[in-house]
Amino acid sequence: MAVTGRGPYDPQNVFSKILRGEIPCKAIFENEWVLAFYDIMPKAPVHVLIIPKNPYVSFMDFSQTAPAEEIAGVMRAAGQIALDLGLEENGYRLITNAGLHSGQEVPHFHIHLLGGKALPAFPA
Ligand code: IU
Repeated sequence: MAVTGRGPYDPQNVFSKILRGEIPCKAIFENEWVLAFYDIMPKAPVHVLIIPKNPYVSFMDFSQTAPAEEIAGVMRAAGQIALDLGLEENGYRLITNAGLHSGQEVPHFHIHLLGGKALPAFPA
């Protein structure tokens, strides 16, 4: 079920469990700000999820309440991961679904990193 975007953080959401090590993931990057791991239902040859270690429900929550240093840390990590995966030359796409109309399903802010092929035209 899609989430509404703000509201109280649910510590039982699946990404929170991954951060606590209660559920395994295929991690590819970790630093003080983020954990990044492969999506279990990849929509492209490369499909990585980048999540902050701190509890934010959605992009709205993250962008409006996280300290500037943390926002920079998360965005810098996203770029570093794209570089590490060799995606710079052919390009890639970053997406974050926020709230009900976006279809966001997991109520812990995450950035999708998609690449590895020519992606379809951006959806309406
Ligand atoms: P969304 O933006 O909230 O719709 O994206 C959630 C993503 O999390 C989606 O692409 C799922 O395939 C992915 N995912 C996952 O990688 N591991 C899980 O245990 C679950 C969802 I639940």
